Amino acid sequence: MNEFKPLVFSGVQPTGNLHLGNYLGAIRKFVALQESHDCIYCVVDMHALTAQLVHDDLKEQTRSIAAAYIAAGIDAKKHIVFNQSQVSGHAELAWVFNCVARIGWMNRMTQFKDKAGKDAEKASLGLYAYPSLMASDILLYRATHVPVGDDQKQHLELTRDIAQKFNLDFAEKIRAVGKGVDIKVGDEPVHAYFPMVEPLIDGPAPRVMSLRDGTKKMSKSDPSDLSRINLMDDEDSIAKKVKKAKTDPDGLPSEVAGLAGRPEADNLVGIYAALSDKTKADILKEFGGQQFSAFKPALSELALTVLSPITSEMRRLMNDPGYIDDVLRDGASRARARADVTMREVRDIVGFLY
Ligand code: AQP
Repeated sequence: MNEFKPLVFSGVQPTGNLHLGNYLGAIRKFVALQESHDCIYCVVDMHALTAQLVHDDLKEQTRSIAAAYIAAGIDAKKHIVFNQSQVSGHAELAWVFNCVARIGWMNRMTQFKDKAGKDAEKASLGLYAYPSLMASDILLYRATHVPVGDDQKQHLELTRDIAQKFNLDFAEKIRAVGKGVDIKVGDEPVHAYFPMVEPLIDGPAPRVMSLRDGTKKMSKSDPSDLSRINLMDDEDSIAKKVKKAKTDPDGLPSEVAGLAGRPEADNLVGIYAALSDKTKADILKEFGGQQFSAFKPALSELALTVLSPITSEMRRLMNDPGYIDDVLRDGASRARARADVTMREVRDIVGFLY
């Protein structure tokens, strides 16, 4: 039960070339949701400092994510597209959430362990606190639905934990400001200021895997460019990467159950299904019994058909940085107006004098 006004929020970090995982796990869903929901899509540039402090081209990268949003079909007039650092409420609320979140919760975050590697002592405090800033990104707008890839599931659970603890610890104060909503968390009635966000992770490719290793996530930071299809790849690169994608010696099964224990086959079928808005079962009905030598050319052709209009529109937009900056500035001013309302209420709830 959730009686908050439905609102979608999500973001992408400007930390390198967008790939098919970002597109299928996030941006394609963003586009679909704007038909049914009020949506806020953010380029989370403050997160980009967490793993690497100094960037040569952060502004350019920020523009390229915004260009990808618009090129993929997000309507920046009807909805909100902006970059995080233009709205100071993200950092402000994150500080309150740093004081709500418990060290034990943060210590369980697997993405920190993966990204910090063996030498976690040398990782930045920002990388450790990243999920708390992410909770603030979402809850600053009291958003209810968050489309993300499967890798972000744990961070969204943490967002719910933070919201829940804030709602319970400040229950009296929330009543006093008169801005809470009566919801149920499980069977418990709670007078909540922040909603329990719903992750939107469904679809046939919630976690797109590396083309070189079906057990590893497709990622911007993988040193092998052959591991991913980038949104800006040309026809030859896409064809080469799909052709070289790791597979096993068997052909494609006719049933989804036949993909079990075959991560690379499962990944390629999932990608095909997600790109064509079908299910894996539909794809196996069509290609079951065929060899990868027949399936791979069909997959690269489909990827090219879907991605090439986005790529060419991204290139066109990137040649007009002034336009992108205007879109982000306009989005930021509309986001700020909403964020300011939340921050005023949060200040009242917490007891900050202003
Ligand atoms: N492989 C993936 N499959 C499905 N969804 C994915 N996402 C990322 N990789 C996959 C989703 O894309 C959105 C934006 O992610 P991000 O760039 O902000 O951060 P990330 O998850 O850290 O992405 P990368 O590519 O893995 O970057 P690096 O290598 O820098 O860590 C999120 O919704 C994410 O779930």
